[in-house]
Amino acid sequence: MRRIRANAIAILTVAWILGTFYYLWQDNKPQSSAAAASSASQTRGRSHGQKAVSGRLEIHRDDRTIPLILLGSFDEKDYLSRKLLKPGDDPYRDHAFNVQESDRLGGERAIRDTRHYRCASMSYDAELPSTSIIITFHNEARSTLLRTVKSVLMRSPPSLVQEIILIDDFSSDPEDCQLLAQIPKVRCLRNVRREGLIRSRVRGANAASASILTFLDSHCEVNTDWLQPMIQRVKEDHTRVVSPIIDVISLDNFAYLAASADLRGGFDWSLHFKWEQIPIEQKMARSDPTQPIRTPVIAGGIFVMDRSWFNRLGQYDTRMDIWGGENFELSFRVWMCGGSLEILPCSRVGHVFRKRHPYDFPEGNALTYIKNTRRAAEVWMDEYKQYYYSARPSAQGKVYGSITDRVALRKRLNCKPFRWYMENVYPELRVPEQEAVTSVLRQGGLCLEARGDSLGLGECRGIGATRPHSQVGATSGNQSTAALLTSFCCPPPQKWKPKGSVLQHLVSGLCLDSQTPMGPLVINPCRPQVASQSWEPQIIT
Ligand code: UD2
Ligand code: MN
Repeated sequence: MRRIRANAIAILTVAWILGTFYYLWQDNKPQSSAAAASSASQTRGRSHGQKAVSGRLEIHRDDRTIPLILLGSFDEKDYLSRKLLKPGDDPYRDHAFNVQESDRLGGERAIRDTRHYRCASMSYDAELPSTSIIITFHNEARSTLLRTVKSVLMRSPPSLVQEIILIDDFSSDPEDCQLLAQIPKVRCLRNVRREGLIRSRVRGANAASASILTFLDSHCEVNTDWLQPMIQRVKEDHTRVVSPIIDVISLDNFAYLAASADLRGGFDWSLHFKWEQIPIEQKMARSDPTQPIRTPVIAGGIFVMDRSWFNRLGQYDTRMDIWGGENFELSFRVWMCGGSLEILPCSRVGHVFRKRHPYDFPEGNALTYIKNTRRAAEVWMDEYKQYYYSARPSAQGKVYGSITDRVALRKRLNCKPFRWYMENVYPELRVPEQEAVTSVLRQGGLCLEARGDSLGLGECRGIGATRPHSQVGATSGNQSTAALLTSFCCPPPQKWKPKGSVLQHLVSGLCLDSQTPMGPLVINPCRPQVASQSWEPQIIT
């Protein structure tokens, strides 16, 4: 009796083991498309289509499961767990974002498809050229870096990704990069000294083997079908340089947020990059939200460019250091030397925008930015560089190195003048002089003028003086006046209105007052009869 019972238990155990093996085998074997479709739709409810299994990825697109992408010998868990935040440490300290939240998400996650719904039905050439993806980084957090790499592998057609080239810009731990090279297609190049992102990207471009280059920051997550629209546009015309819409990954909680599809890149005369609304006429003319958006400049970090075109146009200005300014230099060069820049709304890439740099600048942040932007202004902006210097007086006299090679490059490429760029690419950028030289605001024998960021009264200088445009224009609704008054006193929206002889701030109802002669200006209750509030335009001919 006892023997029969023992046999029964043994048979049941064997059956259970076999059953388990059969189940696991079923789960691992490549699925037929019908089975895949049903499993994909089951998964979608939980995780928007991506299902992670340690060591491999399953990707669901168009209700099909794409064959598994192996992560090779790469051990994700080990990679991430070796570098976790220590209890009590400030999660913002090292990366200027909340690394604890990033680590919590791990190596991958599902994100919302933020494209316009019409993008999903766009079609692209069956045969597109492949690209080398270049990611430079200095002391990036492991979890953000890994998500950048994995999101590329997960959300790009495998045939389009020739390789992912990581350039480790002399980070403290060489393993951050080296370990990732265990993932198929991922290569790791380490700088022997800190070079900055500009020279690092050039190193990556020189090592690339595909005919198209794709640049990414090291804390991105690419979204559904991000790559095809960009490669298609560059394939059709190799002089196009294209960017995605850059979605926002919150630096606090890592939420993935859709960015507006109505923005393009712009700047002010201090060469400060800003996102700005597409001009209203262009917006009205856009009947198709999937159409490319022409942009005067690109943000700089995420773009696709034909490799031969990148090389022919002179890559980057490699005398620029660490960070900043290279996006203006590249943008001016592309437009002025026969190419174009566009943002493609059907391509979306998330990026963690930060409020400060988490890394050091060997020569200081301000000096480096001035050096880089000054090089861009000196080589590309012709007579318009004077507006850069008046917006950034501290740039004058700062060292910026030799520009001989870049000036020769511009000549060799026979590039158009900056005036052409202003007239054809960025007519919305107002030239301060046009307003300021026609009239300035005067009080007694003194003129209203900009002093760095503030306003004051100074000797009237007129045309031909060294800084004529630092004097502030008087026309009502005058933009440069408004801009200066904004920095001088009151938060936007800024509306100033000339009322008789006084200049009134519409929101507060107060008036501009030179209370203390030669001192900084203030706003006070309006008293039109008081001389210190009385302004008149002086026309300069
Ligand atoms: C924006 C761009 C960035 C670059 C910069 C201007 C986007 C999304 N980002 O700044 O790509 O064009 O404007 O220069 O458009 N890095 C190095 N070595 C360094 C410093 C930085 O490799 O010495 C890496 C860094 O790890 C990152 C990339 O360069 O992957 C860009 O740096 P960032 O993220 O600090 O710049 P960001 O996004 O503020
Ligand atoms: Mn960045």
